[in-house]
Amino acid sequence: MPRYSALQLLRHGVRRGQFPRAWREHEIRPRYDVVVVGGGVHGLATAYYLARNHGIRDVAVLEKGYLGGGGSGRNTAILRSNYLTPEGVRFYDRSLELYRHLATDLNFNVMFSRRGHLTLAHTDASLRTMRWRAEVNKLQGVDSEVVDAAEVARLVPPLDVSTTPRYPVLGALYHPPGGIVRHDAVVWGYARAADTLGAHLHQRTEVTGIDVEHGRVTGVRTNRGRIATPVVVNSTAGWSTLVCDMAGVRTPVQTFPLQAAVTEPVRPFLHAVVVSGTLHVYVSQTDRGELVFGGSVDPFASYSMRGSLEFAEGLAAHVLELMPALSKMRLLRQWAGLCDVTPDFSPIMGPTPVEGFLLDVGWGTYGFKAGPVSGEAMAATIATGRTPELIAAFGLDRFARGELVGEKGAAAVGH
Ligand code: PYC
Repeated sequence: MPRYSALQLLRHGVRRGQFPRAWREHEIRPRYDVVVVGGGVHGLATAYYLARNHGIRDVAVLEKGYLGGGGSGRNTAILRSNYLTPEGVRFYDRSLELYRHLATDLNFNVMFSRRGHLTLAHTDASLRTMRWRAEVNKLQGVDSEVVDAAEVARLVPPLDVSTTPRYPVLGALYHPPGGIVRHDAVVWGYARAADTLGAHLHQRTEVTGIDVEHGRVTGVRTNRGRIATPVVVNSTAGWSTLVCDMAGVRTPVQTFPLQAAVTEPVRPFLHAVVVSGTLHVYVSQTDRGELVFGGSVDPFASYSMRGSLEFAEGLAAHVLELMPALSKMRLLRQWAGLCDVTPDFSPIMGPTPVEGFLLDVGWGTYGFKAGPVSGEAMAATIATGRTPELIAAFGLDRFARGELVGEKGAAAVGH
């Protein structure tokens, strides 16, 4: 693949040539060293780091739809590492670190934008949780502090911080390193880089079965034929339990839709990411000027990816409580993605009782921001046969041991 550069762009402009496709189509081989199920940011990052960090290139990524068509293309692209548990903070902070350098690493502009991230506190109880998070963050070397309402008003002028609203703003957890990124570009950048390093990316390739013999994986069956392999990684979201079922592995995961919406573009006025857990709203402004909003997960387990009027109405009411000046903004579209929620709101990563069948699932509403570090950690697990320290707390066996990693307190999203 040619490197993208200003010179390349100029050459193409002068020659009026077509840019080569960002990744290639391949015939499916009958065997791969590693098969990754799921062509979102997690699966593609795993393929990329397998090749780049460990020289493992005989890798297939199988995607039943199109690359990035699941959670990776449906999230609100917020990045942060201000979690509640030390394990969570360390893990998401490594992801943020990888995101910071991703454009250079992948030679692809992923439009990472450090904005500052504010989680508003409207009650004494949430202020207490913010203080707790700030202390855990600082102990892990992550920049977070609790600020008062006056500072919130300075950082985000359009917010109503008066005492008039139903839930006045008392303060916020301020996390300066937080920000946003262009989610499609992250998927395309990883796909292009993984393809360049030798991985095969197979779209419209649905896994219909996983073959297990004598307790170990031997292959996957797909709508395009069987593939023999000793290693299968489940990097799916929404369908993770169904893929686990194929290997006979049970996980304590429930799937909930999470809706989001985007407005028409307006001039830049919102320079931070703002979250209100109490009002079930989070919002940021893209580089194009659109406001991207999300709310709480739908209150029932489902595989639906449709938007609802009920969500749009609730969202509008809550947004106007926070920023009354937005009353004339128009929503352009809304959608939903699927969140696989675990009992402790932490992911499930690493080996399973079936040898060669690995998990990178259970991301709830935190999946996109964890893409790079998950790929890096899963690649290391496969290449070395050992679970890296950074993900040791997220093993499937923690549920049997009762050693949960309670991360619900760091959710931006109401549940
Ligand atoms: O955890 O920051 C978050 C988040 C925002 C939207 C979904 N999750």
